[in-house]
Amino acid sequence: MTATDTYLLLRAFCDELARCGMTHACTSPGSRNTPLLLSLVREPRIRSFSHIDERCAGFFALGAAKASGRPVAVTCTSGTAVANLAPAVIEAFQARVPLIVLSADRPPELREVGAGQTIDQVKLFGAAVKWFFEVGTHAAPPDRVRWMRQLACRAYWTALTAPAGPVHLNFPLREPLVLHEPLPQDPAPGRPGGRPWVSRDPAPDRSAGSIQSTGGRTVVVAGAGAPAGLAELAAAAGVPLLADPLSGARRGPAAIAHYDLLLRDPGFAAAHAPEVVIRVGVLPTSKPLRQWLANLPLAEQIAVEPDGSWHDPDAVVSRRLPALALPPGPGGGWLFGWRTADEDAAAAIAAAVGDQLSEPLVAAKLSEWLPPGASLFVASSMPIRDVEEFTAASERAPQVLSNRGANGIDGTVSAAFGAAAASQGPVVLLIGDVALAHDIGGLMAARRLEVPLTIVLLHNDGGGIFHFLPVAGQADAFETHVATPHGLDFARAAALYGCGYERPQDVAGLQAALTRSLAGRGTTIIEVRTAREQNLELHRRVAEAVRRSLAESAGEAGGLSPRRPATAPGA
Ligand SMILES: Cc1ncc(C[n+]2csc(CCOP(=O)(O)OP(=O)(O)O)c2C)c(N)n1
Ligand SMILES: [Mg+2]
Repeated sequence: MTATDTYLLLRAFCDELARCGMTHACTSPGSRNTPLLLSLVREPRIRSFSHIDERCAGFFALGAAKASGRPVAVTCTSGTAVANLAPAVIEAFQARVPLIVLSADRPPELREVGAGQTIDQVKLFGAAVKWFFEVGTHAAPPDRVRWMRQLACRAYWTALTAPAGPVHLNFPLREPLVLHEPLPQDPAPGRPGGRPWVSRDPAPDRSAGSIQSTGGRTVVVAGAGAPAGLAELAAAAGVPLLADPLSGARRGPAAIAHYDLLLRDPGFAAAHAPEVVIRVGVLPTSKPLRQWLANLPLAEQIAVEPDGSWHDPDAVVSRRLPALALPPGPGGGWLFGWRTADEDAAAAIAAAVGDQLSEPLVAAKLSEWLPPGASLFVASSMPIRDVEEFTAASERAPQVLSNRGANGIDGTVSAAFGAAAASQGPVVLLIGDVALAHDIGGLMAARRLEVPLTIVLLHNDGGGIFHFLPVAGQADAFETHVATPHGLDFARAAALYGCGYERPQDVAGLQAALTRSLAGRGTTIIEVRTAREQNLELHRRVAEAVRRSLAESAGEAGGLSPRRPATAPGA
């Protein structure tokens, strides 16, 4: 294995990644990965983004793959550099995002003998990758170059084939790591016409499945991974559609946007118990929804999870279907009851939230304000919950992305930058202060990579979510060890990383700052200050307002039946 062999093989490898359709890759600096890095950077069809921190590189690649739906490669040097990719690899595995990790390693004779920067990288990510392969060291005769082409295609298609996920190829590389002579002609050129060595036919269309249901009181619950057209299908069937914003299906006349607040009301939850639940894609985050689904002993629960995942923590699903078709609903009354309650909830929420800047208001307004083609990347913790709770159903809703495979608050800034790098339209990140502090180094992408991003920061100086949990009562440790206030001045972080910074004082100011940032080409942090205790109180007031509005409706109508014929029944 000479340097010429290494570079011939890796040039063919990267050529095949590009032929399969790869457009984005991430690099991190190092010595051992020099051949991998140079081969990727010199492949003109793949845009390589340089990152100092491998953890950021991994999450950036994850975000780019999430936004584009295509595998993204990430390469790094040997040692702990590879271990820093673990959080992104785990998230990719659980959220089914295609990633291709290309780690550099010492060759076998330099392992376990005290050579520097050497750790055991074999199967480092354990069961969190779809495929691990130890590439080995090779000369580059034509048959071996052909094998390398096949290997690249196999990595690409393995990452992409449902369920999508990460693959890890470990490359032992020998010195010399740099080639000073020109690279000779390819001993085994690729197939004519730019075709990959191995192409893959599209997966068969499985949309022909059907459900022979009684057509009773059916609801559809949808999360990330729901097929396009679900909203239309639910509307045509007259079936209430409880879709979180990650599903892309919170729209149309069947959408019930505020199920999280409606189902907190025990009377509403009991009166609206369905006979059939069709669960499509990933289960939404909402706890009231999850608890309701877990306690419907008389309902048949059917899961439609085309990628073969199992989202059923309460073991209530009795049937699994590869594809979706909905039975007609039981006439207008069932959907109408849900719709009326949802409209009442929306009015109660609007009145209780008011027009002062608050976390719920920002979550609700962002989807409303973003231009067509924009994407909203939402951090874990309260941002994702508020977006689920308060976002109205809309035909103009932006694409919503989030790291919900493992629900981490790590890597969020980097993932949003990656999504921005691979998106046609602008990307807005909604994030809390602790999550921003966690991945503050991700801001480096603003200056080094010139990827534009608008960051809306909800700064309540700590983890506001923990005020909603029983641990909030443990006064001896709560503030310091759970809420973790830090007092960071993010204006200084913005200055350090070359980002714009704004701190609007009211809703109009926030909208104006957002508009300015979206019109520019840079990265701006738009900080909204809130207080954790007040945020808890506001959420409680909203839930109480919805509960009261439901009680009033029930009182007026004497039960379940619709109280006003405003919206046409049967819609
Ligand atoms: C990597 C990781 N570490 C810890 C947690 C636990 N955790 C969940 S939410 C949260 C606090 C987040 O605070 P912030 O981003 O400010 O959002 P807020 O709760 O204030 O809305 C923490 C530490 C996690 N989800 N992921
Ligand atoms: Mg916070």
